[in-house]
Amino acid sequence: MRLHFLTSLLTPLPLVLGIPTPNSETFRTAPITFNNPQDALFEATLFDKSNTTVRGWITAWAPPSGVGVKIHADFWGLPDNGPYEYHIHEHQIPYEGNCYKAGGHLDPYSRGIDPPCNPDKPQTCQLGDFSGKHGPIFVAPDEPFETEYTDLFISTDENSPAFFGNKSLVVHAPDGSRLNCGNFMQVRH
Ligand SMILES: [Cu+2]
Repeated sequence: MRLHFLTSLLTPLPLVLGIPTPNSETFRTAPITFNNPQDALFEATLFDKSNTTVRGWITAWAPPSGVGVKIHADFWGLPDNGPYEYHIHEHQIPYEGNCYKAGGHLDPYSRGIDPPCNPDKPQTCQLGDFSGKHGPIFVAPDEPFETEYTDLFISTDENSPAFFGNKSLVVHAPDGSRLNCGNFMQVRH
């Protein structure tokens, strides 16, 4: 018994937890979320910043099945075609709107950012990687961007590790810098 305990102490922590290391080919996959509360409605609106023309919002709610979360995204004022990535980031942004205070992506299963998300296997992507799983923002000049999809892996249940309602939204320039951001807020309970 004691020997077994010592052996487990010597095992690398990611193996003990079943979490793959970033170099591993096999990631712990995100589970599909069920029974998501359907009355809850969340919105994230990009800040009204003077140093960017990028604006937009995301609305998020659970479908009648309670499986996954419906996402409706609108973005406009994009300076060129893109592509622009956008993600759920883990921290709320302070009122002055510094998008770099948002931290990294929502990643409760510790997947890490490498290798890039394969949209054919969205369950293996970082939970917050909307553009990786569902496609980046890409627009014609002066045109807005609009999309709607179901993300099966995030949750409107605040007790779930996949809950996004107290996180933030960041839109990136093609070079990865952070163009604009906003905080998810619950607008209907
Ligand atoms: Cu991001």
